Amino acid sequence: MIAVGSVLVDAAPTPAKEFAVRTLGTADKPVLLASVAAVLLAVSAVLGLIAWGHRVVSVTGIAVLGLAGAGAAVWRGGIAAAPPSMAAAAAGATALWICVAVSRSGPDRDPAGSRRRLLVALAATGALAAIAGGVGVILERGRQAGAAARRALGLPDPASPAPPLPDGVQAPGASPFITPNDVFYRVDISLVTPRIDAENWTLTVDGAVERPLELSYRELLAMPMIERDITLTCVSNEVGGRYVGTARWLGVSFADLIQRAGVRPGVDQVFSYSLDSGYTCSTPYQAVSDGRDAMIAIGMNGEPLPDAHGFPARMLVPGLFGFVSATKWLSRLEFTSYARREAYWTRRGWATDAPILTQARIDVPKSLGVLPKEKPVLAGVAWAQHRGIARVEIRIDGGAWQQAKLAPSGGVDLWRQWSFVYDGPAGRHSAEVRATDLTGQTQPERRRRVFPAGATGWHQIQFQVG
Ligand SMILES: Nc1nc2c(c(=O)[nH]1)N[C@H]1C(S)=C(S)[C@@H](COP(=O)(O)O)O[C@H]1N2
Ligand SMILES: [Mo]
Repeated sequence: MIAVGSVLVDAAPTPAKEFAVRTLGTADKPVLLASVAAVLLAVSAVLGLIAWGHRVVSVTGIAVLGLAGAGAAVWRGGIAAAPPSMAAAAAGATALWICVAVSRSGPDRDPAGSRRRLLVALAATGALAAIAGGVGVILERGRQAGAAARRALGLPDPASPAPPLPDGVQAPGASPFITPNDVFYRVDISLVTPRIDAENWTLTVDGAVERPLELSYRELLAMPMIERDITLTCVSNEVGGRYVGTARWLGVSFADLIQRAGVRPGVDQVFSYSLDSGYTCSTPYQAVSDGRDAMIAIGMNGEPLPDAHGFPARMLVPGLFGFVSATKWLSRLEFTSYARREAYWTRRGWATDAPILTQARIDVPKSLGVLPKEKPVLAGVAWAQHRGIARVEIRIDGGAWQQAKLAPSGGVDLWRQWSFVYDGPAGRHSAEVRATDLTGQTQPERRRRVFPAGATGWHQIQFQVG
């Protein structure tokens, strides 16, 4: 079922995917899986009804379903992924065959007797399925315990610790300056969270390099570590959206890796490969070699990367949207050129080169929320990674722009918080926010959709005072 879902994700036209990510957010995956399950259930019910009279027809139907599932699985994960669908189809067909056989058998052809036997057969089938499910759960528990043991390896100390954050980076009421791992946004094409066994994992570094590398997890952990606070943003973030977060990342700097591998002249692209079902990503070589803190991260907020965020290793390049910089479940870095390789999202029409756009967001009050009459304060965040925030302005009810108070800056790769004391009459009002980066560019008013290079426009809310 997951394989079928994944093929649908791959095959879905870009606007449909964009719509799913936008309207359903992280719920897009459960919704897709539930839809596939519902269709399967409906088809199965029809097959079951047919089975009464035409066993061969319905068993053939189940076989076709199984083959379709297996086909989808093989398409995604290679021939080794086929057995679950085949086994499921075989089990389904056998169960159906037996149920019908049992209910038709017996000396009495009276309907009541045959119904009773059918119920018994159904119950037995259900019990078998429950046992199979239980075994699956136990196997999965064992696998997770193994993963926990590998995590116990812990994190190395940084050779270069994160510069201390100035006091007051947190504006009262705004989002937490450092986003906890369990609420950090998650965006990827994977329907099930990949759980990678670090013991058997390696990172290949090849392409136009003097010395190709194959690093084990332990070897990677043994390299000098940099620790940095970096704000990551998704290209699919709507104006005012939540697909942005800041974490303290620990990892190997690209500069180190580039030196160790000896990247040859002529390279203009880092093409990264993931263990996440054929996902690839293109990153400008310039951005990983111009001195910024681009890294292969293994730690997030003091923990090994959570599975959902790319364990055992992922990329991070400050200033670029995640889809061109932040490959999770990283398996290979190929130093190459744009002429030779085209990435997953590029093939689907998204921008090849995608710097993060300057944005500001109002966190307090929530849209349609209420501010107290005493000390009414608006607050929020603004980001323009690797350029830095120079100014945030607020305008109430479409009036004149006024400066918000900026919290101290933690650095240009980080978002910056702001607050603004509302000074006006009680009642219903609107507020708009806009930011200016340190290059002097103010974010444009014009609303643009997230496809293909990120949304533009000013975040606006309606609120009430008193
Ligand atoms: N393997 C893999 N890496 C991926 C993606 C993906 O689909 N697969 N999505 C990218 C996108 S679009 C973003 S915005 C970031 C999000 O990282 P997060 O889920 O840790 O917030 O991961 C990037 N890395
Ligand atoms: Mo993204």
